[in-house]
Amino acid sequence: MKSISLIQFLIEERRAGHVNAELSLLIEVVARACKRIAVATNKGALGGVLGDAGTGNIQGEAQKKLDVISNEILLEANAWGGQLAACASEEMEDPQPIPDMYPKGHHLLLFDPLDGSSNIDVNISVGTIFSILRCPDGVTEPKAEHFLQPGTTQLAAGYVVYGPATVLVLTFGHGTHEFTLDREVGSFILSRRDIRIPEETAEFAINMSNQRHWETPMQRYIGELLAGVDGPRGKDFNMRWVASMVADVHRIITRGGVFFYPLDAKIKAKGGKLRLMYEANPMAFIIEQAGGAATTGRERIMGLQPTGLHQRVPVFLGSRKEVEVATHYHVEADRAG
Ligand code: FBP
Repeated sequence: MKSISLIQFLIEERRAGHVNAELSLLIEVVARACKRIAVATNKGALGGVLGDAGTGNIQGEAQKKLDVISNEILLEANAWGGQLAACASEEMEDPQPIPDMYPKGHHLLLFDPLDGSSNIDVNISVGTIFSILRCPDGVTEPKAEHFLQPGTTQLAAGYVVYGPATVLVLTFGHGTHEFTLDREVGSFILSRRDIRIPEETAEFAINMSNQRHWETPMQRYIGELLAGVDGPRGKDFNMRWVASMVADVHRIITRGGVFFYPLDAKIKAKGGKLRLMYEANPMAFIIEQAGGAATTGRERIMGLQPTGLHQRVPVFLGSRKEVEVATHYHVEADRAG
């Protein structure tokens, strides 16, 4: 395959009318910032970037040094570009306005600067997740309420996995595409165009240690997978759990599978573990554009009307058939009351 860089790909998509100039420039700026995060994560202990930062975030979580470093890299890179009106991050309580000395643009950017924080110090893949929305017309000082748009209004979404290779997966509503960082050239190169996730799968991802806290329909669904060929599903299922959502989702984008972070008694009061605006919505857009499905166990994630910038939701995503079965069990149980 002729090597096509991210910039070339975006120019082709602009000519096809799939993306406009301002949005494609913003995607390039985010991708460039992620290259700098890749360099920082790659350094590990030699770069003094491991361990806790000694500070906490709005979620009440201890921040890792790389959480803070990645957040700053993304803020700095996006401040002067001119495509943004404001951005919001997992690591900041409120949206960050664009400094007055820089031109403002028509987009809002949300990101989880470093997903999979619990894996940073043990050299397991982590990543950055981002979502791009339109800034409502006439709004010059965006507030949190201006970000609360359903996932269906996303203009683009993507993630970068910092693993053995650094890989960017991207959608702007015309399929899902993968780019691999060529470290020698310093460019993201198209490695898979128009990815399709298999409808069926025999591989699931869930944190089994929470099993006793799950709702009954989830106990039933996972119980049937574990029963394997002798059970009602009549086939064996394998399990994987990296505990970095980006890595678990990238496996699904690569070979299919299904991922769950369901509601359980421990996190019920919070509404879930994963955040809607900069984890669930962007991943749902990427997965749906690759032919998969993404629900809360009860409804389509991208159809939700957000109520808070750091709102949490249950997440079921991946190969369509399995997401539909697990969701059906929950809806059916609710109906039975
Ligand atoms: P952050 O690291 O950005 O807070 O993300 C949450 C996360 O680490 C996901 O990446 C992952 O899927 C999940 O939490 C792991 O949860 P658990 O620790 O329960 O296995």
